[in-house]
Amino acid sequence: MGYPGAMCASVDDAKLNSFIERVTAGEQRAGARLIRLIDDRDPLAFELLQRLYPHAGNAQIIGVTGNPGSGKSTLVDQLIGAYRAQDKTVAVVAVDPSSPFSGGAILGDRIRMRDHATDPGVFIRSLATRGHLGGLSRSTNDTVTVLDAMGYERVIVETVGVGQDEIEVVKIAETSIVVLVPGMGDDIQAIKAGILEIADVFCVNKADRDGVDRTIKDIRGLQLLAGPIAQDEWEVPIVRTIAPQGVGVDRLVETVTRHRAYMAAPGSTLKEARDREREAHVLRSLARDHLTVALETALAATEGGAEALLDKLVARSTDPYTEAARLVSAVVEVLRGEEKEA
Ligand SMILES: Nc1nc2c(ncn2[C@@H]2O[C@H](COP(=O)(O)OP(=O)(O)O)[C@@H](O)[C@H]2O)c(=O)[nH]1
Ligand SMILES: [Mg+2]
Repeated sequence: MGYPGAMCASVDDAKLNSFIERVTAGEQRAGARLIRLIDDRDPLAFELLQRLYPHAGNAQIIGVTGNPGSGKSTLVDQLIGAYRAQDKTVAVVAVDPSSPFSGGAILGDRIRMRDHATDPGVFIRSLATRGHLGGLSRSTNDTVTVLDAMGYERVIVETVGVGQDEIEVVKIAETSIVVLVPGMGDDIQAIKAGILEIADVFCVNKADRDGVDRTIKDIRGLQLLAGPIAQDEWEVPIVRTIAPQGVGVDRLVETVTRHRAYMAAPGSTLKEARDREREAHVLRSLARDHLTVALETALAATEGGAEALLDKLVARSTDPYTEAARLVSAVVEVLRGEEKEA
């Protein structure tokens, strides 16, 4: 079985293993190569990830999500600096083609990013994947697995926005920082329940602007609406920052650390619960991708082609109930065929 829809590659076992050794030794060139394979949906990536998986699971994964322009990249830049000051190694995956990391837009932060670029304890990757099946979330999961297996102690995932895709992306994070900025006014109402749900820490960035208190009040209001919190429940903290100046960054880091400690406190099952949730999410999305590809293959292979089938349905010379059942049987055949091939 390869990446869904991909042909199976047959590569020397020893070669694959020695490549894996290089990745787990933290060799940046090997890691970068694997991430490229993932981004290209190369079937080899699938086989490599299968072998790499047991080596991952040690990194602290931190999600940073928020509207474009809210200052996520600037904050991530600061987080890198803060973690490096603690002697922690840091990897960043920016799921944002316009991010300064990807060499898209040229921002002032770029200068500092270059400092990190020469630091062997920092590894920054961007993901360009667009329009692939399950693209964003899937490639991000896979890339995080690589960075984790490479041995980075902190893996930061920066998303482009706050849509459904982004929420999916940060589901793999142990701690999710949601970045907001003052002056959103009634827009805060537009913050979807999904965002409230994924936030472990709120960061009100651009605290040098007017309306910070108002924004914090609005967030508190939303939290209250979401219901009272139990005595030992995590009360999602709100940290104010001015990212370009690094104001509040220490508190942000401290809060993330506190969240990790809270999750993993002795006797607490929260960390385990979140780990299980993440695995369930990854498992389902992988299986779903696979099924979707098989479904499209089966549909394309229907007698006379998919268009002819649609013609018949429109003419009501057949019905979708019968055809859907037939299609599912065809999907099973497609999957059996793949099994034999492997
Ligand atoms: N005034 C002010 N500007 C900021 C702050 N944080 C970021 N910016 C600026 O906002 C713009 C967008 O920042 P960026 O980090 O690229 O946002 P992203 O799209 O969320 O990654 C840049 O010009 C930053 O310099 C802040 O705290 N205050
Ligand atoms: Mg950005």
